[in-house]
Amino acid sequence: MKMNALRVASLAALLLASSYSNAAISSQWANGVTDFSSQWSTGSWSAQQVLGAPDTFSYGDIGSAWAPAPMNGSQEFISLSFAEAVYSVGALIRETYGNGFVTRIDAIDSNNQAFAVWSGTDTSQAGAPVDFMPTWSQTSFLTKGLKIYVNTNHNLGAWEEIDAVALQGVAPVPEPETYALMGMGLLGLLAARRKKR
Ligand SMILES: [Ca+2]
Ligand SMILES: [Ca+2]
Repeated sequence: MKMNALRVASLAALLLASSYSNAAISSQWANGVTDFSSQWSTGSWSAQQVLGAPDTFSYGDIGSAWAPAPMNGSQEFISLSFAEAVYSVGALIRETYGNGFVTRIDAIDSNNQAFAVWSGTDTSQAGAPVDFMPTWSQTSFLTKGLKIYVNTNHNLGAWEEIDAVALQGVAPVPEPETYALMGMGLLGLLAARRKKR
């Protein structure tokens, strides 16, 4: 009996430990486009080309990245959603043409409210794909989306193109009720084991 109780107790400790380890920063690729200012076409260079893991592996005008419709002369944006809302701390924006064009980033909360979390100078250099990784103070709200602002005048000889975007943040820890349910489950397990004997 003592052995079983010990086993259950260590299982509980493991479950708790694995819940707390969620405090580590996770990274997830965008899985939905919620809005955009323009796109070069509905196929190649469309807003959808930003979704998922990177698939543009050289620098240049390549259709597996999103390009706004105009080459120059506009302020553009793309809004993206992610599978899991997190307390966000940063983003990875993979720039593959006209690099250095991001001017601002908003984090979107669960009520679709946008809050500016980053603005400044994007130092990404032209010539090769760059993973631009701006960071900000961890948001107090769960971030379910990002709105990324693009200046198409950054490079007058190129379209400004984004291959992929990842959201980085801390996943919420389970609610106290979750722990209570876990505890009840473990007690049930213990009781079932007792009956067997
Ligand atoms: Ca341009
Ligand atoms: Ca892509």
